[in-house]
Amino acid sequence: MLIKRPTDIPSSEITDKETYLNRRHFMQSAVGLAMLPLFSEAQAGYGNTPLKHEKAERFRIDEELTPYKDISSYNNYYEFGTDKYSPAKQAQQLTTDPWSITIAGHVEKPGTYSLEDIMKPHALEERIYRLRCVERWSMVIPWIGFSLADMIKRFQPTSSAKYVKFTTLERKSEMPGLRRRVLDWPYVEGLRIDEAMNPLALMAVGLYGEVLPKQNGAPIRLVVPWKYGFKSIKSVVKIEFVDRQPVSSWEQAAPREYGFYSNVNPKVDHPRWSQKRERRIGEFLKRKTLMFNGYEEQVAYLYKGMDLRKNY
Ligand SMILES: Nc1nc2c(c(=O)[nH]1)N[C@H]1C(S)=C(S)[C@@H](COP(=O)(O)O)O[C@H]1N2
Ligand SMILES: [Mo]
Repeated sequence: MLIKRPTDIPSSEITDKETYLNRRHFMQSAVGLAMLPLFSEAQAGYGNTPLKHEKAERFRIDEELTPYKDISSYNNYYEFGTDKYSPAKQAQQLTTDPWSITIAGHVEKPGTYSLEDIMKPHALEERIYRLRCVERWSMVIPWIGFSLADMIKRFQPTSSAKYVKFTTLERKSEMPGLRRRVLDWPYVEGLRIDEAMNPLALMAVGLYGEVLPKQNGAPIRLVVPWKYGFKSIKSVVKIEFVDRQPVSSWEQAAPREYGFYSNVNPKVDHPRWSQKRERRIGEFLKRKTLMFNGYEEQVAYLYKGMDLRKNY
């Protein structure tokens, strides 16, 4: 997310990143073949905690995966600083075990559940999704998690549950970013209940075969691949079933720029920049941004008859 206007970003920051990525790309193509066995061994060894999972065939896209190193070092997680490189350092101090999630609101089985309880009924699966940030970069990430819809069904929301509101942990002692009021903490996000029940919506607990890096939202975060990245709220501690549309943190901070829906949409510009194109991290040329981030077939029905210029 951008708080600063794009012109305030020192060009050195951008150049450094691009030079770095291009160099890496060159390295891979030049020595890629020779490196192959070593490289896949390294991939198997990310972090220390592998997660048992199956590959979910219907939730995989056939695009080159963004390297683990980029996914885990170029992050947005404002609780740990507003620049892209702070979360990888600062989030390491976050205690993610024990962890619990409070289920509240219009639901038959409210309560505070340990992460183990939340996860127990669900088989973990790997899903390869695009993630498109509103700032015009994108990644392809092999997440590990379980369907949000399956989780929701278990808690039995009542007919008054029209929306689902998610809240991130707010722990000042471990989140240095909270000292600055860049957002009205805690970070809050929301989905309409039918959006939340779409099979694409994922509760992620890992990526690249391992437990989630803390900077990516450990121990559990939402992934909504057809919406701009900021809807995919990290380190969730509360899920509430509500009857009114919740106000998300970004909507609250800049309502003209960030709406409740925030579907990826190349036809609706951000007030300060076009959303027609994006840079895939690791690539040089820009790509066209796809409607609903490429998930049109799976989600267009949710927005039939809605004016997506008004409901941005
Ligand atoms: N709690 C919380 N969740 C968050 C954010 C944040 O600052 N705080 N940033 C969002 C934004 S803007 C993006 S693009 C994605 C980035 O996820 P990643 O770092 O795992 O790629 O997380 C989203 N979830
Ligand atoms: Mo973002």
